[in-house]
Amino acid sequence: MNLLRNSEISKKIQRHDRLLLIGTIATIAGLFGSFALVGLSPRFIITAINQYVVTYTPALIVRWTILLLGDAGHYLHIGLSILLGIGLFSVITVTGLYLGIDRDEPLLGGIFSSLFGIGLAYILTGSVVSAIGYGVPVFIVITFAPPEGDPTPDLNRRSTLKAIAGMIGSGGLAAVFGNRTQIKAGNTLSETAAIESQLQLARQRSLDIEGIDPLVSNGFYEVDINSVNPTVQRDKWSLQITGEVEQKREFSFEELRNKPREHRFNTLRCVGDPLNGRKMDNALWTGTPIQPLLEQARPKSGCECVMLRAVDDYYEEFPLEALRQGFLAWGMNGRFLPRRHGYPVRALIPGHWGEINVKWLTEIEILDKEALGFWEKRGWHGTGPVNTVAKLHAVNHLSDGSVEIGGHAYAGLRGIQNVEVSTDGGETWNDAVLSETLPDEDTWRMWRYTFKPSGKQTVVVRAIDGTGTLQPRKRSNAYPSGATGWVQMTVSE
Ligand SMILES: Nc1nc2c(c(=O)[nH]1)N[C@H]1C(S)=C(S)[C@@H](COP(=O)(O)O)O[C@H]1N2
Ligand SMILES: [Mo]
Repeated sequence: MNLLRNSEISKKIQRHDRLLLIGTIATIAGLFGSFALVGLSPRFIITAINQYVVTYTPALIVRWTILLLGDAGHYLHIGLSILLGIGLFSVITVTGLYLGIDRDEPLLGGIFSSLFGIGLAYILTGSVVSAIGYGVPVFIVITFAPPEGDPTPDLNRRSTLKAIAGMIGSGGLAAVFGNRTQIKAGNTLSETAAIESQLQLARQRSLDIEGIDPLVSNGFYEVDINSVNPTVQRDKWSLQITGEVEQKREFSFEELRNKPREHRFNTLRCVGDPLNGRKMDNALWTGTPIQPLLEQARPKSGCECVMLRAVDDYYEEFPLEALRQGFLAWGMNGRFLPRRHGYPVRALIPGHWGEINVKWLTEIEILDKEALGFWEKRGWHGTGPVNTVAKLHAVNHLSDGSVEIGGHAYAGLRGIQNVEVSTDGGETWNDAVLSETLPDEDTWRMWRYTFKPSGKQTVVVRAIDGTGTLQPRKRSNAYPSGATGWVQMTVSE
């Protein structure tokens, strides 16, 4: 008697286990289906969930996972998103499965699971295609795989196998078609997670000062030799490594995108930027390091210098050593490069003036002897490392009568160690509050200083770079080697 009951209970448990399993398998089949149609794009269900996970993970944890786990932190997010996705959608599929079995109407179960699944997928992704991609495999599995009302082990096994067959089928479609859409679809899953957490880090570390941009600029200055930007089709675009090399190389956009991918903060400043001008900005760039590509071409020793050329007939020459630390970017703040910033690919050369960060890049020519670049032919000396600068862009009169001043400070790869403020024309100096540094070296910092003015006061700002060198006081114009000097301003109460 006891034995009989036990075996009945265990049969029941077995039945529930099986139904859970089949429901989960159907859900995974559905997720594959979504992937098959939209690939690793923001429209993929898991990508969409990942957005929420990244946004709602407490800032502290995001910072911790990035600092301590690095990329593993991003995988943690992705893993969590996959589990959440399967869990969430399985509630629907399993419910549908039970419904179909209880009513002895498998079709009803299939319709229920797929319709509600499509609804949820659409709410999450905003994409009909992605949602339908999910719904079809779920409908097929839930309609055709449910076990009979009285589950003998044999029938159970058969329905599980059917469900697995469905999952493998849609997994195969995902493998074949999901990848094809990947390039077109925008950022990949890992990119979306990594970029969002980096951008979040920058938001956290920004000082909140009215009137000036946070650590990632809201806009980005633009300097072009032409008034109309080139339009480049990335499928027709390629990058060549030519000149004094053992092996000429050529890379298509797709080939570049499949290289190891990094997200780097990098500040740019134009050599023509006035001392307290606005041609200085920071962004998060996505791309791949140049050095491994150079290695494939094996540059021969010549002048140890290189010429970069672009679609707009722009060209700049500078030391090969600087290029080795460079980066080829196709993404900016989580999107493809805007046309005005060099779509499809631009160079980023850490620590150097903006002008050698060539946009719409097409050729890296290793030179035999020194040559002049576009701006150097016009008298500029803008191919070297940047000068140290501290800008004063915000003067905010607070309600308590004090004045908050602030801005950005930048010294390229030397970094900013300190910003000092004088409110008496340079007699005495005080430390400003600095924003925490960003993970990458070639980035600016924000500074802030608050004081109670009396009458008219002359405020002076100066930066000390990461080597401990005080920014030179001597004033010079931007032409030809970049502006120098301390920014000075009169502030009244
Ligand atoms: N192909 C090309 N690259 C270029 C330029 C250009 O005119 N054409 N301008 C340069 C200059 S002078 C600067 S300061 C930076 C500015 O980059 P941004 O427009 O993305 O801010 O790009 C550099 N790269
Ligand atoms: Mo520039």
